[in-house]
Amino acid sequence: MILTTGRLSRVLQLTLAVVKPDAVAHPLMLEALHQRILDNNFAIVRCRDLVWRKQDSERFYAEHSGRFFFQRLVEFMSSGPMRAYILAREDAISHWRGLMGPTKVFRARYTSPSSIRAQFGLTDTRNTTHGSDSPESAQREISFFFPDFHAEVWMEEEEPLFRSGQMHYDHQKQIHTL
Ligand code: 3AN
Repeated sequence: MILTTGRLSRVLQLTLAVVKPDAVAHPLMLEALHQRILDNNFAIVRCRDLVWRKQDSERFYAEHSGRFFFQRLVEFMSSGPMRAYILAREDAISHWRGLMGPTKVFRARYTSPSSIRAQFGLTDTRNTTHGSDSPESAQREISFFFPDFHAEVWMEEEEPLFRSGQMHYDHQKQIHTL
């Protein structure tokens, strides 16, 4: 029997993280958020800057279409550049959501003062970042922002190499590569 000692590393999980237009508008805030991602041991698998048309915003947030803040949200998310990331880590989904803090900025300031939304958020709509809330939404949202990315292929071919630390951070491209 082969015995292993120490902690076995767990499979990396992918999540979709977005820096919203309110934060991208401030280069120092964007830089601080990028650094927060690196400091929290996420691997940056993909990163792209983009601007949404109103239709993209409506499609992405269709589940909120009946809510009182829907129009405000749709206008805001298509109001300027954003940055989308595919992040990899153990428990990436819950870890990123924990770093963001609660949706409502004033609640975040009260209950999680060191969270991203507490530190940088402006209002409940202009709350700095987005993060997938389940593996199913991560899959859907990654495809929405990165249609050319194949999560199954990445998990099969690259995840084991990333997990064993064979990636490095490319300062030029601002992502991790093998
Ligand atoms: P989260 O982004 O924390 O998962 P959701 O999915 O409930 O929160 O809401 C999606 C987005 O809708 C939020 N990030 C925020 O921009 C906006 N939003 C949610 N609740 C409110 C609210 N009560 N008032 C204004 N905007 C809101």
